[in-house]
Amino acid sequence: NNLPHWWQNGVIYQIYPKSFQDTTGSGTGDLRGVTARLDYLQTLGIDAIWLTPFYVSPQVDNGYDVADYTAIDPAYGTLADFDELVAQAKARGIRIVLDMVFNHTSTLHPWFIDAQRPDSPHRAFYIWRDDPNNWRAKFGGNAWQWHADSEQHYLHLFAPEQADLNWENPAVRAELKQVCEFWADRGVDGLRLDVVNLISKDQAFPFDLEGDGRRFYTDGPRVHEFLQEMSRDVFTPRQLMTVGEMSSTTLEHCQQYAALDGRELSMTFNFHHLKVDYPNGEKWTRAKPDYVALKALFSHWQQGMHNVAWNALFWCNHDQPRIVSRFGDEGEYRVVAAKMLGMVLHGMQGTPYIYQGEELGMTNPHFRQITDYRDVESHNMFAERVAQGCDVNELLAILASKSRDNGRTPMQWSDAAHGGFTTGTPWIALCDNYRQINAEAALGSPDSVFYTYQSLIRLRKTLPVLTWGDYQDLLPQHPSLWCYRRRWQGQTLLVAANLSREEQAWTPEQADGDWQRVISNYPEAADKPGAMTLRPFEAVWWLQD
Ligand code: TEU
Repeated sequence: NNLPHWWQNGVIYQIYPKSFQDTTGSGTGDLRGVTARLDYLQTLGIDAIWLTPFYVSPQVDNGYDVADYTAIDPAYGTLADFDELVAQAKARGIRIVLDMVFNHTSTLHPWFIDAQRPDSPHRAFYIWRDDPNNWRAKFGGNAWQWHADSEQHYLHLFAPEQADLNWENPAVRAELKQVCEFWADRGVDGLRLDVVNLISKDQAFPFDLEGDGRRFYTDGPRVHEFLQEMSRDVFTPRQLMTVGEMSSTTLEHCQQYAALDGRELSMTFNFHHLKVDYPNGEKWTRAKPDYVALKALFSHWQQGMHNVAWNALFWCNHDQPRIVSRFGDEGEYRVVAAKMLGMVLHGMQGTPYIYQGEELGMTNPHFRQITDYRDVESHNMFAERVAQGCDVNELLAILASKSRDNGRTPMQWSDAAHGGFTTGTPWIALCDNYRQINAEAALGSPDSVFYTYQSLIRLRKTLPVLTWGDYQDLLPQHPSLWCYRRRWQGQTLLVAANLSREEQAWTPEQADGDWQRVISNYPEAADKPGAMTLRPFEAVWWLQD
């Protein structure tokens, strides 16, 4: 068998710098804060960090509105700080992955400022139309913004301050390749490509009689061609690991995007498993997750990508509520539930991503007022629905479970003021459980969620079945037990997990032979997978060689 690429048996840690560690008292995290916490990350054992955008930005969408791709926003530090972070990370064997927001720029990007003149060479960097269609923007409203001075509309699939780039224009692609070169020259090892399956729009820009327009730009007509060009010209020659963030994609497209031959990207994030609590596709509701659907989705993606392409595995990121609040328990079972969720995900094939604080079992903050929120998406949804007459308390309850800000509260380092995140006023409030749930407490407790994640990261390097094995769900119809088997060259891994707070009985078939227990989330657990009763949120891994 070929040696794995570093990312095939590695684990990547996502850092949202704004909420990670402030070193200046500004209330906003910064790059020096990341450097200051590298020892912690080395103890956890991760292979790389993915930093979400820290480039010059008006921060309408927390940096996903980039005004300069190759300069650091002064709020986060300087290029010298970045170089120091890279050097310090490398010294600890940690690689750096940067976030490239190439579907759109800020409307304060010099390209867009210049593009406002109809005869500017940058006009064709963006998408202008005399007559808008009915496509909807993801953050609410129509996706076309009227520009009075030049008397045309420009396309923005996200906020009006995020203008979509025109990938049909080769000059745009040439510029974006140079951005990748710039960061590769500074020692970057990989790129996370924001909503990269939205870059190619149907050039007829049809009116959508059935929907919001997404079918005319999601996995669009030239997307594979564009990614192959990027791969050929920069990702492959610069040996950059690439992970595409795919907004409502399909298995068939991801089999191409993330094909093992590396013709396009190294791997893809998809979000289907994080929509099992969106009844009829509607995010802004309060609903219990459907675990049968969840498991079916993982079977579909695990089996469909096996030996064909490569998955990214994740529960959390800066756009998602905290997983322990969502699929686990915030009360007496918080620690076991957080470990169980980690064990279920890290038992699968793909590259696991850990989002800052997940390794502590951090929870949603339960904000009560609209003024607690910072996210443009949350504010737009709230204003739109209040105007429609929706009940304010119900909207606040929905935000408390679904807002992206649930994942954006500051990292809880200690029980000091503001969790040790800042000495100033944090840009967004911390979750007030930081006095109990924090990194210092976790490091001091051998039974903490942190050490389970540490073990899971280590196991990925020692058990080839994790990297290469197939995947079979053993109980697809069970509403709360998740039991699956991985197999590779005579090695078998059995993962059993209880997603409920009730005991659940299970008798595995074909459990004969010599098994060893690899990891569990209760202090005592069965040595072998015989007839068993799984306790609330219990999870166990057994291995047979
Ligand atoms: O997110 C893209 C995306 O589709 C989401 O997960 C988005 O947050 C969701 O549709 C809202 O309900 C990426 C970034 O991760 C996100 O932070 C940015 O806001 C977005 O792209 C635009 O750049």
